[in-house]
Amino acid sequence: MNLSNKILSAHLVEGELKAGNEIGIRIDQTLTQDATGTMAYLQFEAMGVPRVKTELSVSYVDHNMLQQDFMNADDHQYLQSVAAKYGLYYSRPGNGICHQVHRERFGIPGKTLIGSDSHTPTCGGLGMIAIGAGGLDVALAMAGQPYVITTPKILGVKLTGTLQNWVSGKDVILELLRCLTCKGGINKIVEYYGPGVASLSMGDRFTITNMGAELGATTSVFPSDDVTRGYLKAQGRETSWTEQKADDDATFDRVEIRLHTKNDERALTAMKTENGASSFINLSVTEPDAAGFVVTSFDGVVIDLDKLEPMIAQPHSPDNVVTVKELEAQDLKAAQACIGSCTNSSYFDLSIAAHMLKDRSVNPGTSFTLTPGSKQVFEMIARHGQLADIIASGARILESACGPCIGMGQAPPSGSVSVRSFNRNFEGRSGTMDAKVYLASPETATAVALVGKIADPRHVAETFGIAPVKKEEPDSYLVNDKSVLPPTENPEGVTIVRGPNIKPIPEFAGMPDTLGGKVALKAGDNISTDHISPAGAKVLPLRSNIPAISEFTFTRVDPEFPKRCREWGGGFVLGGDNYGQGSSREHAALSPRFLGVTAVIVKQFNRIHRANLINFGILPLTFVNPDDYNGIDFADELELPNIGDTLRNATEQTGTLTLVNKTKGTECQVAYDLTERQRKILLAGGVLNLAKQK
Ligand code: MIC
Ligand code: SF4
Repeated sequence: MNLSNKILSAHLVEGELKAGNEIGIRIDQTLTQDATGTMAYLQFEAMGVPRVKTELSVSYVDHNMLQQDFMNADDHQYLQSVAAKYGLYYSRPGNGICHQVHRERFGIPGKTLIGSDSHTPTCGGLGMIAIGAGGLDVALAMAGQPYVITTPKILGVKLTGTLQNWVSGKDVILELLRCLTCKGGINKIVEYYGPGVASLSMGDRFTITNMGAELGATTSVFPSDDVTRGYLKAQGRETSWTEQKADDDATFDRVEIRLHTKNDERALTAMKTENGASSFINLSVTEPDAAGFVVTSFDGVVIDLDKLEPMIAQPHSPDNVVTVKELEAQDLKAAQACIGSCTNSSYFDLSIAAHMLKDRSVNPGTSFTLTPGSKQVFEMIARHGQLADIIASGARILESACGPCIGMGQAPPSGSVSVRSFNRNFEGRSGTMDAKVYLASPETATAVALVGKIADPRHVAETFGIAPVKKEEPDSYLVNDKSVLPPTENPEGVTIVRGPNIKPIPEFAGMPDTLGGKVALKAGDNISTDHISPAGAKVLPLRSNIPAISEFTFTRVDPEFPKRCREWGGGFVLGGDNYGQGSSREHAALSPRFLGVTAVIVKQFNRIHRANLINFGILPLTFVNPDDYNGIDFADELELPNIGDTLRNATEQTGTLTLVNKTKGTECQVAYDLTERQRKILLAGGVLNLAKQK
């Protein structure tokens, strides 16, 4: 057995562990952050459960900390009082980014964790099954319900060799994104194994599992070995350690990825030619179909760490990856460089930057910001001297929080280049619509800050005479949990604080017999939840206020969308491949639902977003023939006749429906893939309605 299946089967409470089957797993731990947490706790409160039923649940505040007015502050008070009352730990603002703090202080090898944030898989670096989910699913887990997922396939990634100087975990995951694309991980767990694993620091492992989210993977997992034990010991938590590993004769699944000969040309070339560090086991690629799609299948990936070079993702997608060397020749001036985010803001990452900056100056053309990922990291770099070297170089130090990663401050100048150690570079996410955001390692970001343009850290180190850093975890981390408040012993004494920004969750009707309406939006491929429900300083404070936040729905794609939905009474949304990638935010389902969207019809969905659509009563459908997408236009009047009966009477999980285009007088087939539970949820108009009916 591989490790993923070992942990899943130890937690299996419903169904049979077979790829494609629906299973329910017991959840040991949950986490939320403030931007998704308020909704999750409003939903949890509505369930009427007096105390959380998990082994551990933590509520973090890390996204919304600008406090430009009362709204963020109201949310914080609400979250703190809910945590105290219902038995959760509360990580105060300033204590750090949820994924960084959770791995430091709470993650335990072999356990399961779900979190209302798509980068929850970070803790997979410890040998956990850690999955990102919608807030409602997290609320259900806190109420003791199993977490229901489609059993993923397990993709084995074998690591051989060792990372060379100036190459790090970030480059491993960027290399995988180059080959597999942002949809390559959909419905898969990526499991790392092989002789190269032992040489990876915990920091490298966490960066890799964190950014597995960008592959679209359900989660990613590393074995828990001596390196893990050393890390937990240094955190004063050695007793939490257990060995977790695949059997010696473990097998992995043969997996498939559908790619487009034109849109995914880079990935196809990367897979077929052995010009990089990765190779594919028993690769086969079908002939292109009429629409240009091919299906690639293989038994696993091998990455030779010896051969890996510094990599970089170009605008505006984490899978638009090339080597840094390739870009160097283009003389790309960078107005900004940033180190931070849950991907790369560890003690290690900041120490590398400090080492490179010591006695040197940040280039006058570049603003360089550094964010320590947690209070632990911040306090350690302060006590051990790195902070002084960072400040002396002219770099800027930010509070321990998500900050610029989610567009909360530090928007780059118009049309400029920003090189960030983060995980997402979707258009506009930085807060500047025409900024060109690149993603790279802390080594590369610091090299850029020193020379003011995109440069290979190996070359910069040579020019400046910077000695390579040895990647060793410290013998002990500075443990100070003052900013983590335990739940109160006396819950009756706690009153929940609800400021005016906390609005109740809107009520929705059940599914009508026939769904009809106009195409309110026809979107393309790779629509992220940042497109659907943007974040940033203006919008994030409205996360607990659905009517207000709905006014921003899809405005980055089409500013008229909310107004049109009000005029047309909602309608249908059409999309292409990988629809709903990125953030787990439920608002990307709740807001369209509030505006009257009843069905989303696309070529392919992202997992978390699809689950969120169902949870809030929006019907997710896919084109049987992806080409039919081309035959439907914006504002066409569509109808799905007898949908109520079809869902009520269905006996199979999958089936097809006729979609009538009344404007064009045509019809096409669309497919549903819904378990019995999901059909009931949709008929009821959402999970909360169904729970109330029960
Ligand atoms: C993100 O990185 O986009 C976020 C903000 O952390 C989201 C959650 C959110 O939208 O609140 C995520 O990744 O799930
Ligand atoms: Fe925060 Fe960015 Fe990580 Fe999301 S990706 S949790 S916004 S640091």
